[in-house]
Amino acid sequence: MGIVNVTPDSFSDGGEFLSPDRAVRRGLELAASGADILDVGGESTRPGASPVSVAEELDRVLPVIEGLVAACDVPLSIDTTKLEVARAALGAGAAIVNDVSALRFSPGMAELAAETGAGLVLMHMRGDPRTMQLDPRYDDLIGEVGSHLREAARRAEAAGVDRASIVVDPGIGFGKTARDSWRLLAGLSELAPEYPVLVGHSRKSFLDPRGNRPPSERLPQTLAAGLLAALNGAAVLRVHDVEAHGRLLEAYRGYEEARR
Ligand code: PMM
Repeated sequence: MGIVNVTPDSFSDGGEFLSPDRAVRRGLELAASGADILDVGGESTRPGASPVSVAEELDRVLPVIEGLVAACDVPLSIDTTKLEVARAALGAGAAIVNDVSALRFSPGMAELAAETGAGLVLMHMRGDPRTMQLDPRYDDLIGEVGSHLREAARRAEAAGVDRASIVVDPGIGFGKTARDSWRLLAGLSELAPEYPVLVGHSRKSFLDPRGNRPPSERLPQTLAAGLLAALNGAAVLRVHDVEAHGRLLEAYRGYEEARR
């Protein structure tokens, strides 16, 4: 899954692709590099980020979704917690809703996914982006994140979403210390074994806890975490550097085939 952030303030690439033309070009580059899904987002979820209005978010993402639908066949996901934005994006041709609140912020999201047959990504986050990094603590990290995700998935299924359309995500960096993020990578296969897992590790600060490098210079650590996620059973890697992860996964498949 290649990341197309149409935001002024994402931690990793904020402001780089705010104009629709640049964002569409970025998406097409990621598609040409081998992305199987493009994830378009118009609201930063970085720690401390302020919310964006529905109108502003729609202004950012809709032209990009329309442009990508017209120019490539790669399935699109909409990274939003807002029902109105998800509905408009699906109407414009997106196929997946990536809800980082796992149905908590907008009632009706699961029903929308059920009605439209959209895929649904359910991510674990503690609180909201303004509060999530304030002293995160868990008694049983894997157990708590896993049961939160299974509960959200059960609610989606009860609303009519096909089990095969659901993907869960531990929410790396969303209310997690660096150590928590590594432990979640190590415990991926125990989180919610009945669902495929998506991992969003790319360029995040747990990879560089002393903040020695800007996010765009964290590729080696990002690839190491991507390999660990793959080894531990991740089905989808949400990344900025699609080409590099494609090569990583090719090498990993060689290893995995020989090992089997
Ligand atoms: N991370 C970010 C945004 N959206 N969605 C999912 N499902 N999982 C994530 O880990 C995730 C996400 C923040 O990272 P970015 O600013 O690089 O997009």
